[in-house]
Amino acid sequence: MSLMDTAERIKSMDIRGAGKIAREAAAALRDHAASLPKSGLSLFIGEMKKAEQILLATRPTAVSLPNAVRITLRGITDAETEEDARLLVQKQADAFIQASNAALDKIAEITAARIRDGDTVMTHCNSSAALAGIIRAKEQGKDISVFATEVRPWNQGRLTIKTLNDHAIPTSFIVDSAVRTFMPDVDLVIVGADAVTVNGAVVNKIGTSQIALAAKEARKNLIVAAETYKFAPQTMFGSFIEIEDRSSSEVLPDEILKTLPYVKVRNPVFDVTPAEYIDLIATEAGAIPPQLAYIIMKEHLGWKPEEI
Ligand code: RI2
Repeated sequence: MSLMDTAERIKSMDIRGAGKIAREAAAALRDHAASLPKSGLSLFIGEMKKAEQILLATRPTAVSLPNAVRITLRGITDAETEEDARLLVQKQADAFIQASNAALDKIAEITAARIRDGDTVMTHCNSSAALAGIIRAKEQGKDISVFATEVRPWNQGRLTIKTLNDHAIPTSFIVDSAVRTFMPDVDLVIVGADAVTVNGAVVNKIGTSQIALAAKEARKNLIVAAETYKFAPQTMFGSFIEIEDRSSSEVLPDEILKTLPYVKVRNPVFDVTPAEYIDLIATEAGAIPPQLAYIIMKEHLGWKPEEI
């Protein structure tokens, strides 16, 4: 698949999920580097910088995307030859993809440890990190059940219930607005993340913050399952995370909307859950309270200001 194909598939959400977007972006850069004709170091770097911009323009919120791109292209401007730069991109892309898959395994172990035998878990959207922990708990022999939300307007909940069903996990599928109704029956909420900010807030699929509110009201813990490359280093320097707004037609068909001149559709696809609603974040570096997000960004990931 060409870099342009990958970019188009990320934009149209054919490729989706913060972790998958990151791995596919790294693979696209690796394959793009391999496909470029030999033309000298500076032209190679120029082409890779163009590729970087094409990928970054696809979706603005999931920080896994710019982090994967930065990690994959780290140090290419210091390479001495075009071949060294090409090999560096390939090595770093493969290492990123491998580390991303390994991270899911560690996150699953930590998350599963928080799920007790007999627990009912609520999850939202379709997070591979959150599902990894739920599936691990089942594999450990725990008798668990799940409430999974529908996730309007993209219906990612249908992917989630398919996976849960494949693992023989008893699941109740509910519309997004039924979350508060069923919260008393839930023991623990587990969601993924598209971005974690320096103040420990979590940006995730729209509706997550309402679930967090209902969970807090019912005194149920909420765990976020997130690889450390979902932590947004730019927030250390004061930047906000842009919340992606998608087309109105995802919510209401154009032919209906055009008959309603006083109506407009708002379609932000992510929201922000503040740190005080989150019990812990399960990462491959361990379980951390959200308030320690800075430590992950600064000490574990070691981002330097010039890299951001
Ligand atoms: P994993 C998804 O975004 C959801 O918001 C999900 O919670 C998050 O990415 C993390 O997914 P979208 O691409 O990386 O569906 O845990 O908009 O798979």
